[in-house]
Amino acid sequence: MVEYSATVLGRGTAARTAGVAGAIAGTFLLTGCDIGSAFGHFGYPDSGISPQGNRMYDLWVGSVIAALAVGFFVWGLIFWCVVRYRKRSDELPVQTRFNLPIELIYTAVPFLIVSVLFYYTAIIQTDVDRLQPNPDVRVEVVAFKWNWEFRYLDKPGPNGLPVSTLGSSDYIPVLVVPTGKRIRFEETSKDLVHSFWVPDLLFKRDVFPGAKSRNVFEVTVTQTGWYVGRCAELCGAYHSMMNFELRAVSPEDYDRFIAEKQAGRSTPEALAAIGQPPLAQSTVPFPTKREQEERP
Ligand SMILES: [Cu+2]
Repeated sequence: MVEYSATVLGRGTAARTAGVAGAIAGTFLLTGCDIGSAFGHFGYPDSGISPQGNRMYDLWVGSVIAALAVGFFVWGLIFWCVVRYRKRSDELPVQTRFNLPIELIYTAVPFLIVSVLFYYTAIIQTDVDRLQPNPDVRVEVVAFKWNWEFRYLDKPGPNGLPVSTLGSSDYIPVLVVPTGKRIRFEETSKDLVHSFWVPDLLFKRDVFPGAKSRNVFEVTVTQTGWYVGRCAELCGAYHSMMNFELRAVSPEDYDRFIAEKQAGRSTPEALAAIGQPPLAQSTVPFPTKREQEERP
C-alpha cells in the first residue's frame, strides 16, 4: 500500500521541494528584490516614492513568488500523474487507502506556508503603521462631501488657526509636503466614511467621522513631484470627483511655502512664490453641472 503513493511522490521529494520553495520565498521577502520589475511588477503599481510603499511592494512580490513556486509544484505533479498513471488497460491499479508520511507532509507544509506569509505580513504591517513620537510635519486631513481640506496643525496663520488648503468643485486642493521628512496624517470626516488614497504611496486609509475615530498614519515621501490623490470609499454622487494632489517639494521650498501661507497667501499664490505650478498638475476639476437633456 505504502509503496504506491511513495512512488508517486518520492518520500523526501515533497518535503525537499517545499523547503526549497519556502527558502526562496523567504529570501526574496527578506532582502527585497528587483525581480518584480522583470515581470511587470506582478500587477502591483510601480512607485517607490516612500519607504513604506517599498516594503509593501516587496511583500507583494515575495508572496507572488511563493504562490508561483507552490503553483508550479502542484501543476507539475498533476501533469506527471496524468501522463504516468493514465489508463492503459482495464485492470484496476493498486488501491491505496492511506499513506501516513504524505498525509503528515500535506498537513504540515500549508501550515508552514501560512506561517511564513503571516510572519512577514505582521512584520511589515507593524512597520508601515508605526508612529514616531515627534513627526516632522502634522497634517490634519478633513474629508467632506465631496472634497478635502488639509490643515497644517503646527503652523498658525494670521488668524491663529492652522494654515490650510480647502478644495472646491472648481479647485483641486494641493497638499504640499516636504521630501525626506516624517509626515503624520490625522484623518477626520465631517459627514460619512471617505478614504484617503494616494495611489503612488501604495496606501489608503479610511476617514471616519467623529473625534474618537481619528485614523493616524505616517509616511516619508522620497521623491519630489505631483501625485494624484483620490477618495477610495464610495461616498455618494460625486465620490469619483473627490480628487486632490500630493505635491512633494524640497524641505527648503516647503518652509518657504508655509511662510507664504502664514503671511496670508492663498495656496496657488504660495506655490507660485516657490516656483511651483500654482494649480494641480495630476488631475483637473470635473464639471459638476449637468446639461439638461433635450426631450422631444
Ligand atoms: Cu469620499
